[in-house]
Amino acid sequence: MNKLFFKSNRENFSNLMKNNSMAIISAKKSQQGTLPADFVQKGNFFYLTGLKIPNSILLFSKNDKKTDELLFIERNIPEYEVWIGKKMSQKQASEISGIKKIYYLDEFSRYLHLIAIQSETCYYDYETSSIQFDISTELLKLSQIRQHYPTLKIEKSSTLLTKLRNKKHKSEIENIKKAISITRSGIMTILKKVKFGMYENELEAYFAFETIRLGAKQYAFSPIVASGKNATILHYEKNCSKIGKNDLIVLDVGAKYNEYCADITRTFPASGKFTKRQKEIYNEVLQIQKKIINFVKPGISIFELNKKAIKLITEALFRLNLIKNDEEYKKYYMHNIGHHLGLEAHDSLEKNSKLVSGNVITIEPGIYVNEEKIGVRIEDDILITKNSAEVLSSKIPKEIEEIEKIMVKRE
Ligand SMILES: [Mn+2]
Repeated sequence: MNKLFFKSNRENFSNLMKNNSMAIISAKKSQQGTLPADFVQKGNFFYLTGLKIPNSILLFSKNDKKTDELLFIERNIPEYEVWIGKKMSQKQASEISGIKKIYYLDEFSRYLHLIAIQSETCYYDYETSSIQFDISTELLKLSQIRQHYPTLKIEKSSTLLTKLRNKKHKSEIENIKKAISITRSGIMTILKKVKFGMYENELEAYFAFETIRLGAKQYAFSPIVASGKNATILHYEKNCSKIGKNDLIVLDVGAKYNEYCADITRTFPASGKFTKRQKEIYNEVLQIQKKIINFVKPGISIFELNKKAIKLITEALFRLNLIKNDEEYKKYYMHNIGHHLGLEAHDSLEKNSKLVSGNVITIEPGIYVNEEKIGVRIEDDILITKNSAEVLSSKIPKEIEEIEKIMVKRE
């Protein structure tokens, strides 16, 4: 990706900042001296810098409409070079990000002070954690900033960044497409290898093999390989059960390529052939998914799409003889129809805002029948275009005939 992309992201962000404000955007923390193979940068930090280094901090200040951007990175430790290699230099960081003022982390508090005393608002990245959890490093740091600068008004930087990040640049879409194509290879490998009597983790291993082979060493999220009854647990990640002969398998997986995510779900029979009942449920979900995708266009919101999905799923549940009144749909469909996709698998939900061209979202209806040990979910990644939508994952088979045909040729 070109540094001009990151530069224009910083410009767009600082344009949204209030006057007399500052922003602190941190990179992912890493205790290890070296960069772990599964290092995944924080979305906001990557979006504004393009840097895949840990512990860095990006500091913005905006006064009298003039903005300044400073980056703080780790110092190289010559004695460690033989063990972990050289850390990124100021010059390299500047070349990738386009940021001119680059300092070391030990200089951060001095600059923080200079900027904080001139600012009224501070944009900061943090999760509001619930009371029973340990306080996060972010919140701990935030409390120190609050102590030192009690008049600073704290606001979430993600409030400004979500909107920007949801509208994808061409180069971002290219990365998402690449992540999808790698994910496709992983899914195709599984379709050609799966046999009942295998364990779910064996399928997960085929996915890992194929995605690492193709250069995607990180996942967008922990893979879900759920057979039979496990498929009715929405976020089943244990992936350790033996696959039964008549099981349907829900595969919800996504590779991450150059920090960008794919998020795909396919459902298929372990035996290679759908039973009559599995076919009935599968086809209902498939038809609903296609109908919802047809509704996707600029101007509609995810909330409205979900409302349509609930209506269609409820009708399907009547046809499948699973419910007797409308409200009962909640027993069989309990999640949302989709979410934005990008640097994070769940880039944001932004349920109520209207979709615009450049958004990338998932459409993932499902029906989960615990009492019949059948779970079906089908998920594709969709780009909102000027007037309609484009299915970016259309090359990943989802028709019953296609899936059965591929599975006949299993090794
Ligand atoms: Mn999803």
